[in-house]
Amino acid sequence: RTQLLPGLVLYPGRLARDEQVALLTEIRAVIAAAPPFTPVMPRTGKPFSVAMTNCGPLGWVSDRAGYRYQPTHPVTGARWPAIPERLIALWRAVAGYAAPPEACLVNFYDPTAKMGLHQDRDEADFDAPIVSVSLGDTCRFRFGGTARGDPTRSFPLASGDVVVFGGPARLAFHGVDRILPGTSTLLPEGGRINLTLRRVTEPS
Ligand code: MD5
Ligand code: FE
Repeated sequence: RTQLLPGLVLYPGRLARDEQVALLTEIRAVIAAAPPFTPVMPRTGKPFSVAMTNCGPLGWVSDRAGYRYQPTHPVTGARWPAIPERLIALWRAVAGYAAPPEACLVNFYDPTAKMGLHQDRDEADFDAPIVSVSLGDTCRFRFGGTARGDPTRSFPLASGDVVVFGGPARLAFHGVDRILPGTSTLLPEGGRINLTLRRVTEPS
């Protein structure tokens, strides 16, 4: 493990290839129950370039009304499927936080998709970290400080890498500059999948 900043810990290659394959099979089952949707920006309605779905008791959605967590899929109305046990076990191993994750946001990047610099602050609990798992093509990931104008750094995130964003990194600005096509053979269709495990409510 490598501490890149206070609170930002990278576990390069934390998941072996066979674990990535097994996780991908579990994510395919999540997709079958909860098809990826394209969120739109609040107010403007501009679509994200990333498609998304969720598993867990709560899922993150965005539409013209705003960003929020909700228990059901915005298109099908069904409850989100459960978070695969393999991911719960990963959280237990790396999060350093007793309560389990409540949401797992699944982001699908095609080779041209990116995610602009933003903070994740739709959760009521900022004491819990966010745990990120990357699958498929490598991306160039960018992070800065807690103010938008703070200097930023970037580093590559490859398939099987796990990052824990806690402490002062929990509210750091971050984004995905670009996908590096053809850098992984995990996904036959190419592109990148990112999973983020999140605590949404404060544990009682
Ligand atoms: C991704 N997803 O690669 C990233 C990984 C998102 C999102 O940004 O909101 O879906 S999560 C990265 C993250 C979370 C919290 C703090 C920091 C990064 N950070 O301090 O850099 O699709
Ligand atoms: Fe984010």
